[in-house]
Amino acid sequence: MKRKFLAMTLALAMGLSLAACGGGTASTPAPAETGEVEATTPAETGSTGDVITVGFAQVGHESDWRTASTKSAQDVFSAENGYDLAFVDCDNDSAAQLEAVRNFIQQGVDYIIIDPIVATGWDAVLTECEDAGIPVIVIDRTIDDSDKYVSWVGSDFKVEGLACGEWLKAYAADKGITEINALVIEGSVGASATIGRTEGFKEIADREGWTILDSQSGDFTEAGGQEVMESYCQSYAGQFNVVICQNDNEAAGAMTAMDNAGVTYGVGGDVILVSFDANKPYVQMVMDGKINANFECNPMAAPTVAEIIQQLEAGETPEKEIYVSESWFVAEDNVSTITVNGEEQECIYVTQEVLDARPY
Ligand code: GYE
Repeated sequence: MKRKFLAMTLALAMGLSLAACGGGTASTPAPAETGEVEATTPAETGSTGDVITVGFAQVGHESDWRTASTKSAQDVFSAENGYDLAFVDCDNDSAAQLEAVRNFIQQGVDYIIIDPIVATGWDAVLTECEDAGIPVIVIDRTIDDSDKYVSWVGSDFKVEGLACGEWLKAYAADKGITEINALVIEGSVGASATIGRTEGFKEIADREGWTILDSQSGDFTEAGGQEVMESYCQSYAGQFNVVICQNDNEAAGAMTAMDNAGVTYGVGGDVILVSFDANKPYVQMVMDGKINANFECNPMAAPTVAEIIQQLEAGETPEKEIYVSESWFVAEDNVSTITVNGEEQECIYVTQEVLDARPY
């Protein structure tokens, strides 16, 4: 009974989050058992007597995206849904994250979820999880130096960077902008989200012969974005016409720095401002013309993780890699599609209706 209730809840949650996403990549497994769910109440979920214990080593609390990711996990892995969630905010400290995972092993949790702060340094601790017989599910950022985990659920960060570059190319062509001098504010050093977005954009910049004047980490925070942009405004005054922020909070900081330096941005401004994540307040800023384009990163991995756990409980083998669906949001209607890796993708012109439909 517990599984059926979960499947129903999660199928609903997944349906809601997927329905809200227009273009981008999408490959999510069909919700298990949805055909045979029956109405039940949370009180009945204990009929097997087993609460599933889950340890989640979260990156930290650096951004709005992270807050949405944490909330999604806490909503899905609730006591009401038959889970006992041990949540650790690792405060962007890799050593603390390894320690959190080791503590989960000692506690003997049933499953471990890791959102890896950095992409490397994982094989030893994942071997310890394997030896303890605890399945690990990786979400969001990738682990690049070990495959000792059951599944990964997240975004294709390089595709996000490529999409950003392809949109900028089309946008500049439409506006008659022939020279691109870009400043990049990267995310946290060593995070796969940073690596992928940086590589994707650079690939297009190199192909198109654009200049990337500088590329420094703002650590995915508003304060970091402001600090980097303040120094850029001093070092490159009058030399840049594009600012790429690798998340929304950095974009907020960059806007403050540009406001203070008298640099205009967004629709009709001196600078084309681009962001990643597309949290709802920042999709609003796209609609308001302050941000020219925002490339979504979907933080709702938890419902899919719960599906994976249910598959494992049923003795099934989940898919190794599952990509969440995401969309690209733009402030003007001059570029409606781009081609990324040979696939045509929609650029969604943000209207009030689009904004109202955003789930996070
Ligand atoms: O873009 C940023 C967060 O790992 C994709 O981490 C995530 C990134 C996200 O701090 O806002």
